[in-house]
Amino acid sequence: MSWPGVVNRYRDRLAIQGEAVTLLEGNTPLIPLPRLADRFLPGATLYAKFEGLNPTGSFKDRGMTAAVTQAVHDGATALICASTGNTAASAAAYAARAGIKCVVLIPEGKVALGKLAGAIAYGAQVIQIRGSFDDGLRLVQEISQTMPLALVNSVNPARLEGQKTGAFEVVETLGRAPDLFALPVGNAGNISAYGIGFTEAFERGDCDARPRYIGGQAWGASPLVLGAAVAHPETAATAIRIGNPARWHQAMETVCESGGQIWRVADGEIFTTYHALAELEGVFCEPSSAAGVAALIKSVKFGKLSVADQTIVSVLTGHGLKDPDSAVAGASAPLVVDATLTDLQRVLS
Ligand code: AN7
Repeated sequence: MSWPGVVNRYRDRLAIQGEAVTLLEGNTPLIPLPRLADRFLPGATLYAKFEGLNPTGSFKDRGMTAAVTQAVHDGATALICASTGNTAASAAAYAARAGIKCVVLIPEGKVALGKLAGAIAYGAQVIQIRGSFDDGLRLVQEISQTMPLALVNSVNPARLEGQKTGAFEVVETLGRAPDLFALPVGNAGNISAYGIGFTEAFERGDCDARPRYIGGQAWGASPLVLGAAVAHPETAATAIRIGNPARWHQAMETVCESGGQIWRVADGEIFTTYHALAELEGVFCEPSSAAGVAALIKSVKFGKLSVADQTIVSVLTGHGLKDPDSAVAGASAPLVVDATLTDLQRVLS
């Protein structure tokens, strides 16, 4: 039987009603990362849950299929969200799939090209705001109270219902829960959703333990580490350029109960890890996605975490092609030669 998408696959475990609005998202691979582990996390068995392979190129599709399914069931004819880019692209795609409208608010000039391209291609009304994601989230929460626009940010509980299926898949693939589970943290919806998912899998008896959560926040956008909202978040990892996460308390509860920790990682550490994933393993994620692995590497380096004999899963939340500018930034332009054998031999020797 072919894969039916996460709402149909896990219907009996999701509080979602309605005929699925789906692009057959989910069922993403758990890719072993032995070279990266050897180099940076010795003794660990490391896997990437590569969520960049979802239909619109990020993990958001899991939550969006659920939120849009429920919204359409409830009679919605238009969606709205604020976004650093991936939520916008995903909402736009699922709105197109459902045949309804979509409005997305994005911070002006701070959204990676591939995400903007998606939102435009899927036909959303894209509005840039002179402000941050946090300003946008406040605005869409307010306007959705007064206009017939269904809010599909992760303040909507249906989003977490969909995203928790990632944990179900990890447990099914490994046959157990990982010891450590690492991921980037922005608005903190995903870590909260995985917290729910692993707990539900544990309560069903699908795994006999739950993981410790290791989160990564960008240095200039690390409210959960600082314990205070950041008024002007800044990072080149624009997906997680968020200063006041909506799921703040739920995320901290998930991490603290598990004995895990959230780390702030500098942009340099995020980008080093991003390049290492691509060059050592052939896995090209977007910069923000590398923040979870960067947090693992940092905690080992500082002697705060022992990873020997640990099974680790890190979610790589988005595809590298979402952000082509980051991929080529700093690299010199490829060499140009005359189209002759002599010239080619000269540069290869
Ligand atoms: C690639 O798209 O918030 O902690 O508006 O795109 O659940 O917010 C994106 C977040 C990690 C953080 N990695 O997840 C948005 C948005 C990538 C992301 C996160 C995002 P949350």
